[in-house]
Amino acid sequence: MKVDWDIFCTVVDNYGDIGVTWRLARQLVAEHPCAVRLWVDDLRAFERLCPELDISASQQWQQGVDVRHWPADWQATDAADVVVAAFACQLPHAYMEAMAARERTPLWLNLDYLSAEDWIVGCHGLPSVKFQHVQKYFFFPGFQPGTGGLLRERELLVRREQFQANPVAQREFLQGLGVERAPEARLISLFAYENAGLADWLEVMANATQATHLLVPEGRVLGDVARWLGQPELAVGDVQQRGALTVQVLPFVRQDQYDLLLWCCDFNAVRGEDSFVRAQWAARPMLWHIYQQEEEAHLDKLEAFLTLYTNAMSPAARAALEGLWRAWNSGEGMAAAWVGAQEHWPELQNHARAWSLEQSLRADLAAALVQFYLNWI
Ligand code: TRH
Repeated sequence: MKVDWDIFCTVVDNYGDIGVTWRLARQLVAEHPCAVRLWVDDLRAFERLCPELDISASQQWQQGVDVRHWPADWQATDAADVVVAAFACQLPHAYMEAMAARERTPLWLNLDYLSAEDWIVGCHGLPSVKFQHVQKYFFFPGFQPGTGGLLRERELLVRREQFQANPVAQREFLQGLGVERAPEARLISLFAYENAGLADWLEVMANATQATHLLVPEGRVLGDVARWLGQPELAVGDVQQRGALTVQVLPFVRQDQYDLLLWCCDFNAVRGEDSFVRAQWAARPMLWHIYQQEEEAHLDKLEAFLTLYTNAMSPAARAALEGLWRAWNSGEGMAAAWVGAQEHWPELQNHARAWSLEQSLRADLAAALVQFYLNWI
């Protein structure tokens, strides 16, 4: 018999909240005996990841997931066996009443943001608040044993290996996006927030001996790219060349296609949470633009991840990678940091593969959630 899950998602901003919950919901129905309702308060952000979504529908089925628009005026609804409040979102009061009224008390989880900080290990799985007799638990994704792990679909790495070993499939995928890759050019994808360090980086790539083809899905960083190019604005399909650098604006692709883009590229600049994890599964060198938080709390998270990620690297490559990531996240010194990273390119490539493999040896987040439920009952 299937276990009923309700996943609640409020879209705070951007695509990470819906990106994570949509991915989790799909994986639970595809790989586990779960029936999932996904409650989302903003279907427009969701539509970017899943273009067949009907943003006017209050209920619809997408890839086996029962997608519900989470309305401001909540209608009475029975609670599920497992209730996931993503990123500490506040459940409707009437729904919490429904949880408490159930004959069999549901498992209530707060799925938290991803962090590499050490304290995550100590807090994962601990009880949080109660509503009447219903206990809520913290569930922390993470990179270390003792955390909830990372989202990773069952066949993901096999599919990645096949795709990365298949130049024809890669060429066809890129051609579908209007990208003709010159064999000598290094392919880089760029997904980032506005970044004052971008001009420096583009400049150094334009002046390099090695050719670079930079693919920029439309989004927040495009204004900085346009400014450096001296263009009033950029649109999907635009291609501009400056020296050794070709810049091409891509459409924002559907979520499953974004993986293919990352798998094609030699280097991926990513941001937030979900694209950050997907770039790790791409097993290629990468650059993370972390989501900025109040009181610079994000800088601790950046350092915590760097400590873990660079642990097995040579001191010189480690310093180069840390320098690059810190430059990107402070918006300063990208030119020198990029040149420095080039000297360690083979090690960065090998390390990206080793890291992806190491992380893949742990239970994935969806499996860990299901196991948590089984242990709890
Ligand atoms: O969009 P993000 O910056 O999201 C978030 C949110 O801001 C959130 O509030 C914050 O807390 C969190 O970051 C840390 O970055 P993220 O998490 O990488 O989500 C982007 C999603 O968009 C991800 O699922 C991949 C997807 N995507 C596509 O589907 N197609 C594309 O072309 C691109 C570039 C991304």
